[in-house]
Amino acid sequence: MLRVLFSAVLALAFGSSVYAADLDVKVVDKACWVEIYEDDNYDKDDPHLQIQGPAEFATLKDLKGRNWNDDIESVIVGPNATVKAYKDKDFKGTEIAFTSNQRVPNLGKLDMSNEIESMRVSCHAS
Ligand SMILES: [Ca+2]
Ligand SMILES: [Ca+2]
Ligand SMILES: [Ca+2]
Repeated sequence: MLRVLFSAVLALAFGSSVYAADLDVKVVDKACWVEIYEDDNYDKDDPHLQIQGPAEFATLKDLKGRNWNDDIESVIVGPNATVKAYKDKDFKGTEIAFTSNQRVPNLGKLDMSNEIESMRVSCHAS
């Protein structure tokens, strides 16, 4: 009851158009991300990048100005993210799935070192 009244007052105060626009604001899930590393063992001295999800990349040719194709050697997956990665561009070739909170210090153990060329990052509340 109070909530309805509050909404009505807001609508009166700011106009219904502003109130409606406010509902369109996209909420960023701060726990939905994946970190990719050019070297193994999450070496922060070499190029590394955190990608906010949800996102999909048919090629990794230009992620924040760098060509990441066939160059990722370790990954860390955030709590609310899952990742599918592919050996070829356009989500083709061998597919590998990473689960929430997964840490892979050496993709070579999964036969994916310096092989990934496309990727999907999905979000879900944990
Ligand atoms: Ca290094
Ligand atoms: Ca590399
Ligand atoms: Ca490849």
